[in-house]
Order: sequence, then structure tokens, then C-alpha cells
Amino acid sequence: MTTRRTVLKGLAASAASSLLGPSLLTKSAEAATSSAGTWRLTGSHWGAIEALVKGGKVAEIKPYENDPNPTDMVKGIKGVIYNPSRIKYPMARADWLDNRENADRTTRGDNRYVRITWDEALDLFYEELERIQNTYGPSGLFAGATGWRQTGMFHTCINHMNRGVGMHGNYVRKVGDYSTGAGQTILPYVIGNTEVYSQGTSWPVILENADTIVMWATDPMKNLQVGWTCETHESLEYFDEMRDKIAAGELRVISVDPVRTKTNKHVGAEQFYVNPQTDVAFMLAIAHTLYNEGLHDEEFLNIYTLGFERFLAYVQGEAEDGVEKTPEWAAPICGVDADKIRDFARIMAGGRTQLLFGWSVQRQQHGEQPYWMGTIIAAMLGQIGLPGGGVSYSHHYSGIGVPQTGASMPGAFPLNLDLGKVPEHDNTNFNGASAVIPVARWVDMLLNPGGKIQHNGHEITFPDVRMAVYTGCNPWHHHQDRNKMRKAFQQLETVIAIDYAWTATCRHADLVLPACTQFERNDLDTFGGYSNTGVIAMHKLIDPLYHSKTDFEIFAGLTKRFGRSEEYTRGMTEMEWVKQTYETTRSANEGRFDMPSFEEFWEQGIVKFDRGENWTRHADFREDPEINALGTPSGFIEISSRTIEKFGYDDCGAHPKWMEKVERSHGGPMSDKYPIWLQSCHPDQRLHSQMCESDEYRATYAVQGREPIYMSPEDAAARGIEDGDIVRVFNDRGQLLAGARVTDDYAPGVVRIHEGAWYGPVDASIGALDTYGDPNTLTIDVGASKLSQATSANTCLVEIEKFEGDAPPVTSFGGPTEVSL
Ligand SMILES: Nc1nc2c(c(=O)[nH]1)N[C@H]1C(S)=C(S)[C@@H](COP(=O)(O)OP(=O)(O)OC[C@H]3O[C@@H](n4cnc5c(=O)[nH]c(N)nc54)[C@H](O)[C@@H]3O)O[C@H]1N2
Ligand SMILES: Nc1nc2c(c(=O)[nH]1)N[C@H]1C(S)=C(S)[C@@H](COP(=O)(O)OP(=O)(O)OC[C@H]3O[C@@H](n4cnc5c(=O)[nH]c(N)nc54)[C@H](O)[C@@H]3O)O[C@H]1N2
Ligand SMILES: [Mo]
Repeated sequence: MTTRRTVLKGLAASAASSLLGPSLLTKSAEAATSSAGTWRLTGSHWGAIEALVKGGKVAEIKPYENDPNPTDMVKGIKGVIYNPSRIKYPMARADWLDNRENADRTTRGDNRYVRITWDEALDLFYEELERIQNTYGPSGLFAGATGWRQTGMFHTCINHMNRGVGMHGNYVRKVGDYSTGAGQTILPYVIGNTEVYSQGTSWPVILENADTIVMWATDPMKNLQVGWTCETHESLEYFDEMRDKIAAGELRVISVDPVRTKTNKHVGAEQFYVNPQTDVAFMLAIAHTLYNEGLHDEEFLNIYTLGFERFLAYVQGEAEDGVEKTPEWAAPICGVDADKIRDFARIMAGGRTQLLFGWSVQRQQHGEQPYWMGTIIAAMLGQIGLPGGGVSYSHHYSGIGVPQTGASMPGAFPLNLDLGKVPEHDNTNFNGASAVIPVARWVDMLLNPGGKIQHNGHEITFPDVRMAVYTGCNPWHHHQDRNKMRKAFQQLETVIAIDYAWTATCRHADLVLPACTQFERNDLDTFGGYSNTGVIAMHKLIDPLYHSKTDFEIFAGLTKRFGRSEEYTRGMTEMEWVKQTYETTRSANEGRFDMPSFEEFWEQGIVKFDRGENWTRHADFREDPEINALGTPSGFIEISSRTIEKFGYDDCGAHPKWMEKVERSHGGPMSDKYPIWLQSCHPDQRLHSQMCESDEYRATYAVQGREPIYMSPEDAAARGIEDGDIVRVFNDRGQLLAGARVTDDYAPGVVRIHEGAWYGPVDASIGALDTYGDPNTLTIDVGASKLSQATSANTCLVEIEKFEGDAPPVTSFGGPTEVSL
């Protein structure tokens, strides 16, 4: 099959100059640059953008003209490039530079840094790697953290670090991620695939065939503003269609969420408030209703699933706790009237129903359970594999549901060693400890070297880690329970952070290396997420600012210290890598999708493929469950799992169950002391912590210079809090200041502070007041269960009070205090 390609025009002048390099710049290109400036196209998590570059500076940034739904966040990009928080040159923590592994580690975070040269910095980096490998071996080094590196396939900074450090020696790595840790662990046992990172039924199929869409704990219009690769925002168009269909009475959409979401406000869905963290009780009562009213699909359960009887005995109260999971049982837990629960079950069974789950609801204690229940309800409805029916766990992410073109996309810089090569320190002896740990357990690892935990059927032994290297991630935003973390960090003799901005991670590091931003390098990227819409050229806008370097240059410099720079770079320059990556993609698509020469591509900016075909998830399984068996142990949907049962865990058993949380609002544990549930969802106006530093943009949402905390009028009034007040939010783990935003989008007892707010404690002491409003100052750091050991960030209770007196200034931004030794 050959598909016509559409090449989008424009932006040619800028592109050509980037390709040729400075020495070959033509006179006309230079002239264009000097007067009116040049518009250059590049890609980003926030979509394709065009930047006006004048006199070597970015003067203006606007969304790519063909972006159908640009995000407001584009307004924040310029403020990221030019920002007082940029890391200008390599720096070392004052106490550490003096005393290295004998330095006082309790002063980490006091923000005193000494400027050093790149040569000194890379020598120190290398010396520390040597010292750790020689003293402790690979179990002494943790370099496995990952995060939302800026876009661009070649410059993917995580790969640069893994390859560069990996050439020197082995180290402790992580498995899983913060996004979907519980979901990606449970669903392969239940439905044979992580589901969270898999293509879903095409939106046009859903919108055409579904009678009811249940948006369960999901806010796609907020979360689809960004993508893992260059976002096209094609998927956002479907929400206009959804809105129109609801208005025309052709579609019913119900949002099950303790908050009225951005998506709901756009499409006008029915709001179904449920008490936080109680979805499983609600779902068990739905299952009870479906079964006892004969609304379930017996035939589907017989043909496609295993283990229903056992689950049913639990629901009917004939086994285990002996409690029948009636709507009357669930109502006081989940806060939904028994009759409304029954209605809900009947609506779902009354027509074609598509369940769409977000990820937040599995980022809580026992986060596996609501996901498992989601599949069971869909199986009881018997619509899995039908167009507009069944269950999805991914339609809010990176263009999932936009029909996929099927084209091959560019690959990233190789993170592994070249074939047949071994690291300088080829030691694979981890001293009896595990070489891979579940990602969200690294603070427990630091606090309990030699300690053991269960994980997904295996025992993990925590290594004795002494050094950590972080790049493309910000653990002092992404991990839970700041004060526990501060203590754990004292275990580390050396922390190296590579970033372009002075994040809290850099402020708690010993050696800080300035990478440049993606706008200061040439690259290419997938255009669109799972849609594989095309390939985009990422034209460098300006040269690296200050003394910053690309991650490629940084690790070329590090590997040079042990004589392996050539192998690291393969003797190729940035542009040679970009071109080679493009050519590899072009060959992979040969005969299927035409792609122009590299030179043409670079000039044109975007190669777009024809839209893919509509597709229905699990249709093949429905068609023939023997030939197209699922990846579960049995090949069928496992409503009960013998494999999980054999692990013998008390917090994730043979089938999903309602389990109480260590902290739960609305009458649950700890709610006497801390009555309010804090959810730390993903920000509408940031990508995690990225862009928080962008001052002008932050001013559009901050409240008296603090991160907003959204709360209901009832909770505000009960505490004498008014919209715009500074409040103190606290629990036994920590305290922070935030700015009150009072809105009836939030149910009473439910508040939100978006994750990614920059941590800014008043001082470096344990328990210090955070002046800006990082919710992870308050969140709990426990594993979701022994199965996944995932983050439980959304299991968190707090109390709030109006802050009286003079609020301390925000300390999060603007970089370190420079001192000299
Ligand atoms: N309470 C709570 N916590 C959460 C979550 C939650 O819902 N609630 N969500 C979790 C989830 S799902 C996620 S994915 C994580 C996100 O956690 P992270 O991925 O750690 O968050 P980011 O803010 O994107 O951090 C990326 C860092 O990399 C830097 N960076 C970007 N590009 C480059 C580059 O090219 N080179 C270098 N050297 N550095 C670069 C950025 O400046 C930034 O500091 O947070 C998790 N934490
Ligand atoms: N703008 C923007 N978009 C992003 C990101 C970003 O940082 N900014 N990050 C990206 C990444 S890395 C990820 S992992 C995804 C995250 O995607 P998700 O985890 O799905 O997103 P969240 O915004 O955290 O939460 C979605 C909804 O879940 C609801 N919710 C939370 N807890 C419960 C509960 O107990 N029960 C019910 N019924 N509802 C609940 C919240 O109220 C919210 O409306 O987003 C991606 N998209
Ligand atoms: Mo994530």
C-alpha cells in the first residue's frame, strides 16, 4: 500500500540556514535574519511552534499555523528560554566541593554554590563515577530515574545519560513509571496488555457507535494539551463533536469524578460525583446490580473470561468477608445514593457503552483495584471488542484514539552500548542486591539499604546506593513526601543533576551541569503521538545560552575522560545524527509511505502521512479468542487471577476487592484529624514542573505569587477563607503555603494542588514550610501494593487554614546563591 504524502509548506528560509551551518550561510539568509528576523519551526511537548528569531534572540513564539487546537501554554515557552532560573554555568555545592564524600549532607538545600569550569565539572563527574565503582561497585550508583525530557529524538537526554554513564559502568535502574505504575502492572494479568500505553479504539468509531460514554476519572481536554512527542492536538477536535452530539441528544456522556473537569465544562456531560478513592465500592455495587438484575452478558462471560464465579461469590457476600456488595452497602462509602447506583448500572447496560479511564485513580493506594474492576464491568456488559463499547485506559494520552497511519517513526539516540562492547567497569556484582527497583520506591531504597520488599511476585533487595545522577527528570518535584526524601538524600554522598533550570533537584545536588533547552539544538521528532501523523524537523532557534551545552556534548565530554568519546558519538556530529535518523525512518517507510530527501524535509519542516484507518480495540479477540488470545496466562480476560493469588499478597489478591485506605476523606481513616482530600492532578498550565519558572505565564494563574489550591465554597467558608487568600495546608508530613481559588467545580472535602509546583522551603530543615506550594510536601510515600509498588500520591489528607501575618517570600525561583571557597 502506498500512501500519498502531504508536505506542508512554509518556513523554508530558516530551515535552509540551519541545515547548511554557519559557514555556508548565504548572504540572503543572513540579511533576512538581521532585519525583520526569521520565522523558524520546531516541535515540542506543547505542539509545533513557530518562533521569530531576531539578532540571535527569540522575539516571539506562536503556535504552528495548522495546529487545530493550540494550547495556551505556548505563551509560557519564551519565559522558559529566557529565565533567571536558567543554569548559566557548571556549579558545585560549596560544602561538597570542599569535602566531597565527607561533606556535611544536612546542608543540602541551603543553596550555596561555587562556579566551576566545564573541565573541572566533567573531571569531578568522572572522578566520582570512578570512586563509586571502585569502592562500592555498580550497586552504589543510581542512574535509573526517568522523566519528561524535552522533545527531540536525537537529543533525548535520558538516553544520552544512560549511554554515557553506561559506558563507564553498570548501575541500579528502575522499572515502571509514576504515570501508570499500578495500571501497567495489573492489566497484563487481567486483559493481557498494559492497555495504558496501547492504541485505543478510534474516536470516530466511539462517537458514531456509543450511546453512552463514561469518562471515569479522566480530563482529556486538559491532558491532551501535551504529548510525549510533538503533539498535533488532532484529538481535541473530537470533543467538539462530542459536545455537539450531547447537545443534539444523540449521545450521553457521564463524568465520574470528584471534580467538574475542564472536559466536562466543554462538552456538557452529566456530572457524577463520587467520594475520592471509593470507586471500587461504587463499581462493586454496579456489578451487583448488573448481576442481580440480569443485565450482565452471560454468554460473553462464558466465552471470553475466566474466574467470574469466584468474584461473584465475593460480590454476593457468599465468600470472604460475607458482606453483600449491594448499592446500600456502597452508598455510605462512595457517597452516591443506592438508587443512583442502580440507575447508573442500568444506563450502562441499556445501550452501547464505552468506558474511558484516566490514570489518576490508579495513582493511589490499591490503585490496581479500580482498573481491574473497570475490565470486569466492561466484561459483564459484554461489549469488549465492539465499536463504541468496552473499556479504555488511555484516551487522554498522546493522541491515542486518533486513527494511526501505520508509518514508521524516527528512533531515539541509542541508549545502550554498541554491540559487543563492555563498560569500563564491567562489574556486574550487585552485592546480593537487586539491580532494578520499582521506580517509586527509590526513597525507601535510600533509607533501607539491604531491606527487602515484595514486587510483582519477586523479592527486591535494596542496594546500598551512594551516588545518584539525574537528567531529564525532577525528583524534587515528582516524588512524594518531601521531608522523608530530604532525610533519605543524606544517604547520598554525591548527587549530580543535569538540567537547564535550577529546579529543586539541582538545589539539592552537589554538582549541577547546565544543559541547553531544546530550542538551542537541531533535532527531529514524531509529529503526533500514537497517531504517527508525520515527522517534524526541530530547527534550532538560537545558540545554547550562557555556558550551557547539549546533553550530547556533555556526555561526549564525560566519555572522553575514559577514552570512549569516539564510540559514544560514533564520530558523528549533531546534524549527521539527525540526518541519519531521518534516513533510517525513510528506508523503513519505503514502499509504503513516500518521504522526501532529508534536505527537502529540513526545508519544509513537516512530512505528514495520510490519516490511518478506523480501528476497534480487541475486535480481533472478540472475533476469535483462540487465535487472537490475550496475553494473560490463560489467554482470556481473567476476572480472578490464580497467578496473582499465588503471590499471596494481602493488598492485591485473587480478584478485585474494596480495601480501606490508610487515609481517606468523607469518613475514612484519618479524616477526623485531616478532613480534606488533596488530589495532585496534572496541571492545566504546565507540564509537571516544566514552565513553572516562566514568570509572566505563572503570573496568569498564581494567587499572590503562590500556587493555587482549588477548593469548594463550603470548605472555604467553614475556615473563613476567601478566594485570593494565602492559606497554609498541612498534615503530619509537611506544610506549605498556597493561594485559595474557591470554585464550585470541587465537591466539599476535595481540594487540588497541581503537581509540578516548584518546591521552595523557607530553609533546609526537615519540616520547613514550603513557600510556593509543591503538593509533594504533603503526599504520602507508600507503595500502592506489594504487586506494583507504585506511587500512592492521591492517597493524601490535609487540613487548611487561612494564613495570617506576613507570608515569607517565595524561595523557589531564580537560582542559587553564588559563593566562593
Ligand atoms: N503528587 C504527584 N506527584 C506526581 C504526579 C502526580 O499526579 N501527583 N505525577 C507523576 C507523573 S505521572 C510523572 S510523569 C512525574 C513527572 O516527573 P518529571 O518527569 O520528573 O517532571 P518534569 O517536571 O517534566 O521534569 C523534567 C525535568 O527535566 C528537565 N529537562 C527537560 N528537558 C531536558 C533536556 O533536554 N536535558 C536535560 N538535561 N534536562 C531536561 C526539565 O527542566 C525538568 O526539570 O511526576 C509524578 N509526580
Ligand atoms: N496539561 C498537562 N497534560 C498532561 C500532563 C501535564 O503535566 N500537563 N502530564 C501528562 C502525564 S505524564 C500523565 S501521567 C497524564 C496524567 O493523566 P491522569 O492521571 O489521567 O490525569 P489527572 O489530571 O491527574 O487526573 C484526571 C482526573 O482524575 C480525577 N480523579 C482523581 N482521583 C480520583 C478518584 O479517586 N476517583 C475518581 N472518580 N476520579 C479521580 C481527577 O479529579 C481528574 O479530573 O497527563 C499527561 N498530560
Ligand atoms: Mo506521567
